[in-house]
This record gives sequence, C-alpha cells and structure tokens, in this order.
Amino acid sequence: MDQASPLYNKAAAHVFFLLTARVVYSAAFISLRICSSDFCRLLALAYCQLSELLRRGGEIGVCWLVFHGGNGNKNAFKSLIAAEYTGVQIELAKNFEMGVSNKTPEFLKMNPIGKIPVLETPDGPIFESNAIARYVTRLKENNPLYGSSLIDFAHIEQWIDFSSMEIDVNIARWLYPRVGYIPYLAPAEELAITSLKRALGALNTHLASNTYLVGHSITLADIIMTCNLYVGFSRILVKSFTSEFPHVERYFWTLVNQPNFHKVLGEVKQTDSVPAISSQKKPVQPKEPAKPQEVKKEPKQQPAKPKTPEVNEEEEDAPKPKPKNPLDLLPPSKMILDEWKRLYSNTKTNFREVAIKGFWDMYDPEGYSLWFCDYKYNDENTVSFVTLNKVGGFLQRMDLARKYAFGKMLVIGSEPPFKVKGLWLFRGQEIPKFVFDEVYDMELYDWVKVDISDEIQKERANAMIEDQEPFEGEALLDAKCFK
Ligand SMILES: N[C@@H](CCC(=O)N[C@@H](CS)C(=O)NCC(=O)O)C(=O)O
Repeated sequence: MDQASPLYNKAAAHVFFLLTARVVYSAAFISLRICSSDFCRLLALAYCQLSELLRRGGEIGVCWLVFHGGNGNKNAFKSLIAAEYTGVQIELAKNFEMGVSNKTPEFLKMNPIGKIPVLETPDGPIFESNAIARYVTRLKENNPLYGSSLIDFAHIEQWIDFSSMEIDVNIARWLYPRVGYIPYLAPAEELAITSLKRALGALNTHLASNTYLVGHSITLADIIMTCNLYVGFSRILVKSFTSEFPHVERYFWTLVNQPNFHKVLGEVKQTDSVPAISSQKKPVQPKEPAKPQEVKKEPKQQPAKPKTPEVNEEEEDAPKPKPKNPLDLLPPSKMILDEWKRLYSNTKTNFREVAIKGFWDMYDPEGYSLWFCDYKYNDENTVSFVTLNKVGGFLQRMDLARKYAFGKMLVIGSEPPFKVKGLWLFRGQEIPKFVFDEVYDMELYDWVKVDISDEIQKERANAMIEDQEPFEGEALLDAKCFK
C-alpha cells in the first residue's frame, strides 16, 4: 500500500491507538494493585476510562467511513459492492430512519437536498451514489476497478454515465408512474420503453463480444450498471422483455452471482409481472377560482331575521341532489343496452346469425350512435404486453360510462408495432362529454362516426363485434370487450 494513501494513515493510527490503549490499561491495572488510597483508586479508574476511549479510537480507525441511507437500495449497493472489491470497511449509520434521519439539520448539512445515500469520511461528507462509489474505489491506489490505463478509465466513466442516463433513468420513467410515485401518462410510458429498448439494444451489441463493459475484469462501470439493471430485473423487466437482449441477460446473471455482489444483493429473482398502474385517476383538475361574493350591506340597526319555521338547519345543509346525467334526459330509446350486452355474452355459436343480426334488429339510430376509434400513436406500440395493458387501462377508466356504452377494442398484428382500433356504441348522437372529460385516453384516439348507410362501414363494425380474424388482412393479438 502506498504510504501516502489515506488508508495507510488510518491503519497506522489504528495500531498507534491499540498500543497506547494497552500501555494505559497496564498502568491502570498496576495502580489498582499497589495503591490503597482513594486518590490512587480514582486515578486508576481514570486510566481505565482513557484506555477504553483509546481502544474505541482504534476501532473508529477501522470503521471511519459512515454510510447514511441503509443498505437496501441500488444506490447504496453501488458503494457497498465497490467496498467489497476494494477491501474497505463501511459502517452503516445506526438507527437510520428514512424520511426522518435524512431531514434533520445535521443531515442537511451533509446533503442539502436531503436525499440518501451520504458517506461521511474523515475529510467531509459526500452525496450522490456514483460519486460515493468512485471515492470508495479510489481509496485503493491502482484499484483494478478503475482499469489500468487512461482509456480504460475514460471507458469506465463512459459506461457509468450511459448506465445512469440511458438505463437507470428510463427504468425509473417506466416503473415510477406504475407504482404511484409520479402520475401515469401512456405516451410518456411509451417513450420510456422505446428509449430503454434502444439503450438495452446498444448494451446487448457491446456485450455480444465483451464479457464485461471494459477490459477483461469487473470494473466500477459493471458494478453501477448491474445495480441499475437490478432495479429493472427485480421490479419491471419480465423475462419476455429481457429475452430480446440475451447478452444483457447473460451479463446480469453472471455479475449478480459473483461472491462480492451476492454478499450485498443476496439472491436475485426476476419479476414475473409488470406492476399494474397503481392509480387510475387523472391528475386532479384545478377548480375554477370561486367568484368573489357580493357582500350585501344590511342596514345596521335592522335586527337579524328569525329563521322561518319551515326551513330547519338540517335541510339547509343537506347535500343537493346530484344533477342527472344529461343522457338520462334523452327521449327513451327502444334499444335496451343491457339486452344487447346479454345477447352478446350469451351467444356462443352462430355469432353472425344470432348476435350480429340481433344487434341490428335492436339498434336504434336515434337513441344511439356508433363510433370507430383508431389509436393515434400506433408506431409506439412496440411491446405486446404494454399495448395490451394500455388497452386494459382504457377499458377500466371507461367504467363510468358502463350504463351508456358498449365497446370492442382490437389489438391488431402478429409483429410490433401493433395497431389498436375499436368500435364503440354510445347513448346519444355524440360521444358523451363526461367521457371525454374524465377518460384521458379518449384524446389518444381518432374518432369517426360510423355511417350505417354505408355497407362497407357496417361490415367493418360487424367484423369488430365478431373479433373476425384476419381483421383487415392481419392477425389479432387480442380483442377486448367493454360491456
Ligand atoms: N442521484 C441520487 C439519487 C438519490 C435518491 O433519489 N435517493 C432517494 C432514495 S434512493 C431519496 O433519498 N429520496 C428521498 C427524497 O426524495 O426525499 C443518487 O444517485 O444518490
């Protein structure tokens, strides 16, 4: 070890503390034996205390790096794994409590943004997990984790940035809205997945002819990349997604099973499902600002009017009856929507002759309208289960229109990008306003009213109700019904 390195200094300090502690302890022991006076006894006890302090000082010399932020997240794993490879001991801050300890003034002095992790070092605190991992790695002079040449060093830095900006960020953009950390937006998810696939594709190409990211052994870039992939594999990247990147899979499983990784990460298991979107709610719309109420000036002397006996307080405070849905005020229709839904569900054979014919027999073009919808961003439907989830989410959000609507949604194609098209029956002559207001997916589709006098359009509607395959010359990946 280089004599100028901080580790060398700490090791020397440790030996010094231990030797001094032993000498002081021996002095204390002898004093206790030979002195009988209270003064001597006191002196001996003071020696003992001092020796204990020095012994502790020696220990602190070993655990002189204090890590704040627990050891259960990928940002902590980076430096803990680097420490295993480097032979550095890191002490975890005792009784760390997320959301409490990282909000104290002492913590904010170490990291003004109040996020974890933070590493306390003899030379001051460090925040940002990559910076901490770099520091831990550089505690060892010529650490192979940092390569053996300037170009290796540059490539290690390159892959650390790539892993942070192209992999980690896009996993987070996909995962966080699904688990409710940030609002969910379908087009934002599409973009995250497309960007992640692009990054994983590039990584896969590199790993097709390289075991590790840089050179022929594990470097800090592998540690940081694996920690970022760990979040993906364990939370959202299911096997059917990762199998498109076989070299990334091989790389990931090889690394997480290295003893130094395993010590920190434990047994790693790939998730078998993409988390369902935790909140189906649209972000709350800001309410219109209340109009300032005119204050009527009462003549000063006029006594307060006694309450009329007919109106009691309870009645005044009673909630106003919910305004009726305007669709309930439409003239009655001869078409009973539930009857059609029952016919659709109960027809198992001769669908054309029974259900489709029944539909047109029941259909009331005055009371209802039919609409084709076509997803505007079909190019982004590159992942089958994400496309299916998207359609599933749309149908869930349509729940509020169940009394007034019936719908069929087709996911079309056997290869990505998949097309999403549908047919909807709505009460009234227009798509109800409350549906457009409440279901944000509506804006993601183009809507065209079906002209039922046009036999071609009518036949297209039939094919959709029937899940006819091939549909417009293509296989169906799935057909979902809203009823
Ligand atoms: N870029 C930072 C991210 C740190 C971060 O986001 N930490 C999260 C926990 S993993 C946190 O402390 N969140 C608490 C908060 O946002 O107040 C790093 O790599 O260290």
